[in-house]
Amino acid sequence: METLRVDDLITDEVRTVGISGHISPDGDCVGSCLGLYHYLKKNHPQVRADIFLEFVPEELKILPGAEAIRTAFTSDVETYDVFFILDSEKARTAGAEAMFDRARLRVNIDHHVSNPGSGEINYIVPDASSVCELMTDVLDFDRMDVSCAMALYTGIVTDTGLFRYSATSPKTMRVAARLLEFPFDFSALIEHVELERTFSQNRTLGMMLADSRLELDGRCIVCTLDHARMQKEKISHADTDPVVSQMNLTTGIECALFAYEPEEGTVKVSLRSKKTVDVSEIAKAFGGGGHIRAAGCTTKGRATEIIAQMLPYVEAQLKNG
Ligand SMILES: [Mn+2]
Repeated sequence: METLRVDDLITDEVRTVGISGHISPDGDCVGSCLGLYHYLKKNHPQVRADIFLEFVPEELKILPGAEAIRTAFTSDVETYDVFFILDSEKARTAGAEAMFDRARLRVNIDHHVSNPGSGEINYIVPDASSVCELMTDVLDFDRMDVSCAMALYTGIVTDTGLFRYSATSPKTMRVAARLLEFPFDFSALIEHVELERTFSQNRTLGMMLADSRLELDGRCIVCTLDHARMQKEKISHADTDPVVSQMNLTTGIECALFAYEPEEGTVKVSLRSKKTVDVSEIAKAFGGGGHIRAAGCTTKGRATEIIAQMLPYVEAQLKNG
C-alpha cells in the first residue's frame, strides 16, 4: 500500500474538512481526530476543520482542542470537501455516516481487521498499534505542533495499554520517541488520561478486591456484587470499570470473573484471562461474546448463581489447556 500523505489531499481548493471516529470514543479515537485537527490548523489555515464525536470522555478533556469537538452530528456545511473517518468504519460512527457519504473526498484510516475500507482512500493497517501511530505515517513530523504531538502520543499510549499489548512494535516506540521531542509533560498527561480513577472507582475497586476469592486451586479469581449492595454503597456501572482488569493482575491466576447486578434479576459478567482460558467461549455459552482474553455477557439471575454456573466451564478449559 502506497503511503498516504494528508498534505497531498489538502489542495488549495479545500475549504472544509470533516473528521469523525467510532462510537464510545477512546484515547486513540479522540487523539487521532485532534491530532489531524491541529495539523490542519497549523499547516492549512484556509481549512475549516470540524470534529464530530458522540462525546468526549472526561479524562480526555485535558487535550488541547477537546472543547472544539462537536457532539451533535449536524453542520451548516452541506458537503465537506474532505471527510476523514479515523479508528472506525463508517457504520460505527455515532452519526457521521451521511455527512461522510456526501463529502467530495472520503478518507478512512483504521487498524481494525474487520474494516473493509469505507472511503475512496483507505489506509487500513490491521497490525498497527493504534490509529495515532498510523497518523504519524500520513502527517509530517516536521510540520506538527505540540498540541498535535500530545494528541497522537495519548492515542498510542492508551491503545497499547502503556506500551504493553502485543501490537506494540519497534516502530511504535520509534514514533512515540519522536513525539516526545515536542515539549509537553508526558508524565502528567498519561497519569491523568490512563491511570487516574475517580474516587468512587477507587473506593469500589477496594471493596471488590477485599470481597474477591480464589477458586479452582487458586487459578481463578471471582467476585460478585449484588444489586442491594450497589444501591447501599451508591456504586454505578462506571464505578465497576477498573475492577476486573485489576483482579486479572493477581499472581498465579489464569482467569478473573466479576459479576454484578445493574438491576434486580440482571447479571453482567466481565471475564478476563491470561494464557490458557478462552473467555469468549465461556461468555458465548451465557449469551455474550468478546475476545479470547477479554469478554462479557449479560444474563438473567443472581450474580452468585451465574458465577457458580460459570466455574465448571473455566475448570474444563483449565483441564484441557
Ligand atoms: Mn484504536
